[in-house]
Amino acid sequence: MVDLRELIQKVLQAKNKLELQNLKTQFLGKNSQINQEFKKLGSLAEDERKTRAASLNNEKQKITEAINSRFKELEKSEINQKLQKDKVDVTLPARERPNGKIHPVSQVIDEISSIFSEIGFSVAEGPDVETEYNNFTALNTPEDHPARDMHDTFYLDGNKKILLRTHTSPVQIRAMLSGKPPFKIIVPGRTYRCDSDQTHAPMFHQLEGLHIDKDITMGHLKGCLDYFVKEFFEVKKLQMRFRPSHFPFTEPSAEVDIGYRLENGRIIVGEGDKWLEILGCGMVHPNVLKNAKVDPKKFQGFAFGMGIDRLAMLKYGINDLRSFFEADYRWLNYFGFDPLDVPTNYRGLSR
Ligand code: 2NL
Repeated sequence: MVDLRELIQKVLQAKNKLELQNLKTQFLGKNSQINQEFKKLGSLAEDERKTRAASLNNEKQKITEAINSRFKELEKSEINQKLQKDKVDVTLPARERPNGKIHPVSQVIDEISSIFSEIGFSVAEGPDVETEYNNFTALNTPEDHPARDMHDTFYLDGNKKILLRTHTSPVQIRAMLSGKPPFKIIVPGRTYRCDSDQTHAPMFHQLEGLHIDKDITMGHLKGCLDYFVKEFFEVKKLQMRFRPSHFPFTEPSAEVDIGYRLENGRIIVGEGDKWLEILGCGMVHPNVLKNAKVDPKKFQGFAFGMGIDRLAMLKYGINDLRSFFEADYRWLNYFGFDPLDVPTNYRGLSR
């Protein structure tokens, strides 16, 4: 005989779904007591079999009901436990803002990267220690060019073969040598020259751009730089002029000035009748393309370069270059940027 009360008691005390599942197998499964009882029905006389079957079915239904009701209870308490665990205390104070600041040079690099990535440039980087070939020879700089002089370049060996890069151009040479045209990259980074005074530091930052494809013209260069300076200085109107110049690695070459005026010693860009030089550029010299294993009969393009430190000083009204590299926390706290305010073209570059 099945002790129904005891079975139901056990079911109602099951502590979790697994335990309940085991009880279900034990009480209703193939080897359960009630199943054994059902098997015995065949040997009973007909009227006795009917009443016995009815009472067994009744017991089976009671057990099933108990299991189902316990299952629902367990399910509900599981959900409640989960809710309890996931509870958020909305009265807790907000997390503190970080203390660190982003250096204006890093900020300007991020701003310029955002501006150029908007028109399809990607960012490339390379080592500070370079070969004489990548830094000078590949860039069509003659053996007797003054830039190669010991007084201008930090050489790291006696044969003048290894040096600290004097511009970021060797990164573009590396990019061209290790890939196939078209190329559309900007290259920000540290550069070095034996030079130190009020306006020059031996380590400074440059950003160069390179766009090589079929049929790239000086018109593309002008359009690209016009877009860039307006975005960077966050103005709608801005006068820009191209002055003929000379670099060994471009032909023709130009320097770019933008219009400005002074107001209480501060530079206002986009108005006024003064000119300020901000970058150099030109069409990449065929010799440079050849040296970088790009066929100048099939491909051509433009390049440009600018000094990041000076641009940062201009945009954010900082007047001493040396303060950039003194690592004075009070200075950084004043001129630095919030690490959570990442510059984007949509939201505005700076505030
Ligand atoms: C400046 C002027 C410039 C370049 C940099 C360049 C790089 C390659 C080929 C050709 Cl791989 N040109 N770079 C071109 C013109 C000017 O920099 O005033 N920089 C601070």
